[in-house]
Amino acid sequence: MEKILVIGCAGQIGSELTIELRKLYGDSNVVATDIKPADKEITEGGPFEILDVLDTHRLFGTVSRNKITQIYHLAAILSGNAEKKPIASWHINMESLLNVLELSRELNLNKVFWPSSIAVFGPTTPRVNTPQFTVMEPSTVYGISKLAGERWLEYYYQKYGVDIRSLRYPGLISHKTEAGGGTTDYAVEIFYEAIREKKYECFLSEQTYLPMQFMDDAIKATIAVMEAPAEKISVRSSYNVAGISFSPEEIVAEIKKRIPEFEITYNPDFRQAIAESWPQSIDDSVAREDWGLNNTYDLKKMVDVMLSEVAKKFD
Ligand code: NAD
Ligand code: AKB
Repeated sequence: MEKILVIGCAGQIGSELTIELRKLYGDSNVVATDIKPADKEITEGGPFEILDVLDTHRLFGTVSRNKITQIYHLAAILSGNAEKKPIASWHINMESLLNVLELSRELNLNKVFWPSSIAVFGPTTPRVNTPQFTVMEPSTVYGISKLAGERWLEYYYQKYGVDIRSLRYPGLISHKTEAGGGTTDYAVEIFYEAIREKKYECFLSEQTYLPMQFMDDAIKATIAVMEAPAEKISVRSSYNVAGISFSPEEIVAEIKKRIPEFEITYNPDFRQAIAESWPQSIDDSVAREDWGLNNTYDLKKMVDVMLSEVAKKFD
């Protein structure tokens, strides 16, 4: 029986992934942790502990005491926030990963999941249909930490045989927990403001194309890559994963079909330069061939679900 530790369970991904993992492995077999309190659904639905992943001693204690066999390490500082505190963010993103990798090696864990990001790519990367293997010269501290992280994953796999799996998530869109300080956050915020205020000031310009994925597809892909037989995993750094590519202008057009009075203004800030250094669309054929990545949400379906689910929060 697998015993799973989720680090960063209170965040945008953790708050949904923890629930799905509990459905699959049993509530008591998924220990949820975060440096801050999480929703009741998580704290009351199974074991929960406050844990700072940088506290090596406590991390080892939590893993040993709970007889953990797999870790999903989701704690990180995302692109927008990381640019405001580059050195502190580098420290959190890298030290936390090295803590988890060392622990996994020493305690011989079965599997580890650590997410990378489209932020590993940079201005010199081909931006359309970005290949799995290509030029990678990220220009953000977040991207540099993700690229370094990917190299560490491959190193621990090659040198010590630690079975780590990873996806380069695009911007994730969800209605359960708000996004955590990234460049793609506009595509979540816009739904809240469309419902609450009927207007939104976008921090990216109207024609900024970015790859995005609906959370349900991201969770499905995460579980699929973790459950795939080891011989199906040919990429030991991180897999490209694409969903839907669109611009603010296109998402606005879809929202206006459903809320005609919705108004948008554009006021690009420092995140515009980050977005322009990232791919516009992603080639995820390797993930499809290796372990069957299969996205099911297009822009229209995602906008329908987001508007109806966000509206329920303000009923
Ligand atoms: P988030 O910011 O919403 O959640 C991160 C969680 O980590 C938070 O709950 C935070 O409290 C926790 N955390 C921070 N420091 C911690 C520490 N020292 N110890 C323990 N917990 C700590 O982020 P997210 O969007 O859920 O992202 C999760 C992972 O996925 C990150 O590695 C992120 O880089 C990656 N990712 C996310 C996206 C996206 O669009 N959400 C895209 C690409 C990659
Ligand atoms: C961010 O914008 O920082 C994240 C990501 C794509 O990694 N959503």
